[in-house]
Amino acid sequence: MKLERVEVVHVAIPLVSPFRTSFGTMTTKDTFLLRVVTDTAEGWSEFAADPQPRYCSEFVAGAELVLRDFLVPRAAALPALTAALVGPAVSGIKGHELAKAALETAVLDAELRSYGMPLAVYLGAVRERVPAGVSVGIKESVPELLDDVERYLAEGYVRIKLKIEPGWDVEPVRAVRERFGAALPLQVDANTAYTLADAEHLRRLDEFGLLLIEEPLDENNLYGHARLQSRLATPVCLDESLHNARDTAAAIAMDACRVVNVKPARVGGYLEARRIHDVARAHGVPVWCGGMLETGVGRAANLALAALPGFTLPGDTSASSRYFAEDITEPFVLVDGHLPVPRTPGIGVEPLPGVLRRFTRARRELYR
Ligand code: OSB
Ligand code: MG
Repeated sequence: MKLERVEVVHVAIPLVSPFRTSFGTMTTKDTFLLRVVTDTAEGWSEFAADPQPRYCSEFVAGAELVLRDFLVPRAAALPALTAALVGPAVSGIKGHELAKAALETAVLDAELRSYGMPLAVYLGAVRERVPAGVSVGIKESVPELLDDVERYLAEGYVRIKLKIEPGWDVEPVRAVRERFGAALPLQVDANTAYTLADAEHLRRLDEFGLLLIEEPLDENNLYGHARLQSRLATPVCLDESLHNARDTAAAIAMDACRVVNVKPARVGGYLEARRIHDVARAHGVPVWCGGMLETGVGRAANLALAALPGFTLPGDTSASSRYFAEDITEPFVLVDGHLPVPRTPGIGVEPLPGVLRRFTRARRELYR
């Protein structure tokens, strides 16, 4: 393929309810979609981070500049562009995995559309639907949390993840266990809110039989997570700290994690995400697909990845209605606790033109 045109479409979509984590509160999904046009097809992707660098170092305005000035020109210079060549072409630019993932994914969507191949088939999916978990934010009170969890379980979600931070950890976990029982698949996510000095406190979570504790310590602190894991029965799962397959191999070898959250955006795209899946699977380490409150554009591709054989735990791939009253694609609907894996070529969805127009804040051409 040859790149002909690249465009960013900035969108702001209200969330159905505020989502609070240890790093902040989100009330709208505010990001951009990337649209690439090649000589054979068109492709879409979604930038996964937020306007402020609070989950990770990347942010919306910065990513647009990085794409415009450093990433897109390198892809545009390739005479025979394929998704597999994007990573090598941009490897001289340090970091910026989420921006790189947006570019690679849009190119991959276009490429697979020109072959008529669904992303799930390309990645090696073995499932037609995937079980859906849900990530539940920090609430004002325990009763409010229990109401939310009850509603999600009634909708059919098969696994609950509670966001935690110092002051909101043992008590909400205990309350959810007492109310919904020991059989409920339950896990927690601290988004880097603790230090090793909290190890004894975090050990109190061991009695609740959690599936995992996600990213308790700071980003990239593999040594600290290994020290912590040696003191916890609860499996440590890494999110923020894993940026590629090599990090993942190192973390597994040093017992810094016993479960892996794979977020394609965080690791530079679906090709590296698949390599992470392969490394973890070869070590018998379970993986699951994380989320970034994506619109249908990002969600569709995540569902394809979550259908790979090593994804043995339910992901944060929830239905569109968990996030938005109106999604910018046809909504993903929960059926019997599962979401369908898209079966049409590429990522399998496109923004609905009328809805996209209503949520669009700005459109800019990055390359022509
Ligand atoms: O740490 O997994 C995380 C959302 C935004 C940023 C980081 C995280 C999350 C979630 C929600 O936990 C996942 C989702 O439902 O998309
Ligand atoms: Mg996380």
